[in-house]
Amino acid sequence: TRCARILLTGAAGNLGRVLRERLKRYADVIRVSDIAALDPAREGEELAPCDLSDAKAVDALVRGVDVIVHLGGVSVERPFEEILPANIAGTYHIYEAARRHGVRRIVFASSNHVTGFYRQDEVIDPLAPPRPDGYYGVSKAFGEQLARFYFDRYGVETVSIRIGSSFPQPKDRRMLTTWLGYDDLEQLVRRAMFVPGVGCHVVYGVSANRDSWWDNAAAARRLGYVPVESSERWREAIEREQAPLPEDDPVRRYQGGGFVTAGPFGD
Ligand code: NAI
Ligand code: 15L
Repeated sequence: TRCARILLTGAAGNLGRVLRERLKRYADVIRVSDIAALDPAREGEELAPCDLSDAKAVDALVRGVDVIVHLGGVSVERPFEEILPANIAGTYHIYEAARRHGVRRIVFASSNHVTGFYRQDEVIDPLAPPRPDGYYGVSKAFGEQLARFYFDRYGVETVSIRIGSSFPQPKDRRMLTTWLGYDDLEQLVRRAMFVPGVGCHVVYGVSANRDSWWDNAAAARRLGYVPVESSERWREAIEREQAPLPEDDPVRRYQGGGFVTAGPFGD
């Protein structure tokens, strides 16, 4: 399946650079945007530098696209004053522009930190109430609710992908459970763009790892998402090189890991 034009925000970031390459084949043109410097445009690409906190600029950015893959924003826990313009106002600007210009679907890079304060001995599904582990997680919960509102009110469809840990390989014991490989990321984004009639949908973005804190079965099935990667081949090295944290350490207790102890800022 293909479409005419995809907008990719956050295209200069880690996942943006991965998806910039991989999403090309699904569109005639991919419009790549970031506030940070972008590599020069190649065939089939349009460069569109933009600050997501600028409503007018975002309106122009969105004009003429079929699908938005929205990765742009602050991607770690930071003071609220930094999260607000990029993630909260920025995502609102994307939805407003999408409504105005009749964009049919948004794929929203949400995060496992929407539910980071569930414990690692709990298994939750995407319908469990949010328990954000910081301002960053709160901003992603906001994005998911904005998606809900724009679907109910205006029919703009969204798949929110609560990405676990998407890196070339898992970096620590926690990521053995939360890891999302890049092939699985691409599969999930492709399905999120093209599976018909999804409405407003939330799914965890995670590979077929040995252990999981997320009952993703129904949400994945709805998209036809079948992960094919696994963190297992890194387990031996990680467990040998990294001692387990004490059981009562919050970083080990909660699904959000290190994010649950970030801050407070500015005291
Ligand atoms: P990243 O930090 O490498 O990329 C985010 C990009 O957004 C950066 O290039 C940055 O310049 C851009 N950006 C920040 N503020 C902006 C603004 N005001 N206007 C325009 N662009 C702005 O993060 P990464 O790892 O590539 O993640 C991509 C998305 O996926 C983010 O939304 C992140 O929250 C989400 N995510 C990523 C996970 C991962 O494991 N990599 C896990 C969960 C969620
Ligand atoms: C995220 O939401 C972050 O964007 C990413 O940098 C990772 O830290 C990831 O979550 C994680 O939970 O490992």
